[in-house]
Amino acid sequence: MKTIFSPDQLLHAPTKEISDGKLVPANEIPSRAEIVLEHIKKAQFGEVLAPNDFSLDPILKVHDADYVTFLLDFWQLWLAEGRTEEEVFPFVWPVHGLRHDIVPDQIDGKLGFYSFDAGTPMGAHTWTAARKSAETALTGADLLLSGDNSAFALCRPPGHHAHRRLYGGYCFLNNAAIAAQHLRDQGVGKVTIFDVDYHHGNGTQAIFYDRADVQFLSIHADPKVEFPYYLGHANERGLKEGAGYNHNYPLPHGTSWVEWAEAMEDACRSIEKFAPDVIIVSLGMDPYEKDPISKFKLKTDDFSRIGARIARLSKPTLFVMEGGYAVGDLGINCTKALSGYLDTVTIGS
Ligand code: OKP
Ligand code: ZN
Repeated sequence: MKTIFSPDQLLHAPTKEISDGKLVPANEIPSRAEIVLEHIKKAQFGEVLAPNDFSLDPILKVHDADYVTFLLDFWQLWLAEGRTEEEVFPFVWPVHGLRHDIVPDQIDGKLGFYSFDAGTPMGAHTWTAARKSAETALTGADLLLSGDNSAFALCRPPGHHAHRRLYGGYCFLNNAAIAAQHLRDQGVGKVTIFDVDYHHGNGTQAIFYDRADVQFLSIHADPKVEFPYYLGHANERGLKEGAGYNHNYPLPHGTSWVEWAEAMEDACRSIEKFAPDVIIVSLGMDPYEKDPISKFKLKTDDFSRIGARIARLSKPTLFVMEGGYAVGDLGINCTKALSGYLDTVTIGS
């Protein structure tokens, strides 16, 4: 299994974030990717490749042009307004009853217009890193198209919270969604996105909610008590053509392997029934018992079990990294998931 990664993904390097009403040290930091890369190299799963260059087209298939332009021009606009802070947070949003049809000219208005939380800092190099992260996922998709049976896109910053036209939850471009759409555009019939991150993949869900060609399943902490709070309930089943193709498994704080695995078994049965041509795994390591921002109880060996169960689905599989903030154990948990897959898979490599 090849891994894709670019050091440009480290350029987005926030030092602080707003969480639970406080300014705290940032959790989504470059060392996350560095430690995973180090463990991947040690494990010798296969080559580590740089992502290929892509035009903006595959990103624009998923994200609105005005949103992409905002991300791209953000730092220049920030400086042009004479602002000097290096880490930038939104603080006002067009929530219920306010207008969504006029994009403000001023930068603070734009920041709130295109975001859904105050916990996602932007800086001078955020766009560069986010674009490379998306190209890392796209390159992984291309590896599957050229015959590899699996690939690991070492994406960072993560993507699954990003909507077509919104950033948040440390995410700017929805890497998994961009890869899924690219696969569809290259002739792959049906794609499943299976999101095992501790947090609901609200962006991915929203992007494919009315579509039957991309199935979405997510096992996550119940949004009644956990970020992102306003999406991820069990009764969100999809709309129009997409009705029946969205599956949420909200679980309580304190969930450990047995209950988590039960949800996974149900999800895997739905995947088998859908019979996708390709599976994309939104691979978050934050269900881990020692994760500093999460409240599930998965152990290191449980990540092998996740990988092994995915292998038994016997489909070409792209792993796209999402969250996981117990940096000390992140490399081992991630390689456990991938080796669990590789030790079990029976088709190709
Ligand atoms: C991103 B990914 C709640 C703070 C929430 C945002 C979490 C984003 C997670 N105590 N902060 O899904 O791992
Ligand atoms: Zn997460």
